[in-house]
Amino acid sequence: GEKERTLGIIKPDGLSGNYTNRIKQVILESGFEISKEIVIQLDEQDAANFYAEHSSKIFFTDLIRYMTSGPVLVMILEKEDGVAHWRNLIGPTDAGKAKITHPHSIRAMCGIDLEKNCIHGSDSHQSAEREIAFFFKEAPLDEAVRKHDEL
Ligand code: YYY
Ligand code: MG
Repeated sequence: GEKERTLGIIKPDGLSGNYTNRIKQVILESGFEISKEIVIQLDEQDAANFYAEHSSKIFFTDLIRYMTSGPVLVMILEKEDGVAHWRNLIGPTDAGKAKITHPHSIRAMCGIDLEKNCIHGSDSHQSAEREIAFFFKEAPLDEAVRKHDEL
């Protein structure tokens, strides 16, 4: 079948806690291809834009502080039905609960609690494409065509 792209982010404590190799091993063993990756330090504006849907939540300020507390590793992951498979693999949002209910999930492996859950996964196909464009700033199709025509 056709592959579907999704976005994964190893959050600051996952990266600083040296979980990257173990996480990548799980990703590859689960049949995903890591097609692009970058390490970046988000500033407050970046993190607020990325999590704009949560801007009115009480946890927003803490979330932005956490996501800007160190560099993150952003990956484009590809697999058939990739969005759903990746959400399954990372486990529930609350890493503390994941340790009990989903002990083999990535959040159970490297997360701590509801806030510090060490990894991100896009929640839908549409979110995945938006989030990939956010980090990898792909030229819109018409711009790509225009550039091609100028050559
Ligand atoms: O998609 P997912 O990351 O599983 O959860 P979201 O509901 O989108 O929340 C984004 C992010 O915010 C979550 O990974 C941790 C944090 N958070 C929090 O600190 N407290 C909450 N009650 C809910 C979410
Ligand atoms: Mg979410």
